[in-house]
Amino acid sequence: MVEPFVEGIERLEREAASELAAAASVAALEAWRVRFLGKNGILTEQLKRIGTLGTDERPRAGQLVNQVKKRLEDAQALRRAALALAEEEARAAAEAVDVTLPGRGAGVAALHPLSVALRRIEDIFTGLGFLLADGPEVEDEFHNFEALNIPAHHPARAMHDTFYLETGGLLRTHTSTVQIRFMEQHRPPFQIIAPGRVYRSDAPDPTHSPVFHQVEGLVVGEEVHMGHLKATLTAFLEAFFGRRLAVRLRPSYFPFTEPSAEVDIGCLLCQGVGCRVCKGTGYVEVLGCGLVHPAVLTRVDIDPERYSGFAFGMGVERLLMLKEGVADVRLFYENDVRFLSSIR
Ligand code: 2NM
Repeated sequence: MVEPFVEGIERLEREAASELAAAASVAALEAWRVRFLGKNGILTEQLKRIGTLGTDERPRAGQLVNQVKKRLEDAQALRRAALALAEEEARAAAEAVDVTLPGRGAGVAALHPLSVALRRIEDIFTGLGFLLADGPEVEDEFHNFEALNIPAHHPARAMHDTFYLETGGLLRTHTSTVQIRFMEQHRPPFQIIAPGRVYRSDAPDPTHSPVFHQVEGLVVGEEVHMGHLKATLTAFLEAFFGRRLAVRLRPSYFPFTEPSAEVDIGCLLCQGVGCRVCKGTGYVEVLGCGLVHPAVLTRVDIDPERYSGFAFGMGVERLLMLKEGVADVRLFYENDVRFLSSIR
């Protein structure tokens, strides 16, 4: 009676061993364990069958089943460790990073050259005691023209220079608008600069962009004169270009200043000898300036008999082009990183 039972158990062990060898994953192994060694597994079934054997046969049968169970459990533990190791190795191989490959590059971010130049200009003027002022880019005719003594039919007001908005406003053509607003709110003495974007309806070319940046300055006090103007601009220009410069004021005309002047500096390329940059003159124009017109002071209720002031305006792109030898203003707006990162 016990012999068929023993044979059955031995067959079962061979079958379990060969299926164990075929289990190719931890998951398959688990299925195998449930099937053969689980609470409702085949071996447990066989243990239960021992009760149907003769009393004297039971110890031997029980011992056999327990030995088989122990061997299968041991084999299973070995197989589980081997499979777990193989799976871990496969996972590690799939995730492997070749640390010997060259890197992709960090792509370090940087400020736009115009932002850097604006900050430098602001730093130089705040170092000279100027305060920063700002105001809206969408303006009205009063702050952009009338208050600056630019009359209704002045060519600067023409459609081809100014972007007029359907709402009746306009895009400021200079940051003098900010200075008018500042003078409406403050009494002299003061010294301010107004950096910012301005707009002019120009066709883009190497020296024109419909949007560009200006820094305008304004100093108002008692007995402010052209000497203060020239000394301030010389200090600024030498700081900005980082060298001693020949600075020359040449008479000019603006509606909002009297007298008015263009400021020239000795050519950076040829130091005054004459070259293509200065067109043989030895000088290049860098900005405009003058003493604030009495009519402008009167418009903002500052007494021109008691106060005088100087003002100046510069194009940031133009200054940076001169400093860095950039031939085309449009490069600042094309965002070609090769150009942008070539400018200090
Ligand atoms: C320039 C040239 C000369 C200027 C005048 C004023 C104000 F508001 F005070 F009247 N602000 N900026 C001025 C004077 C601007 O730019 C070429």
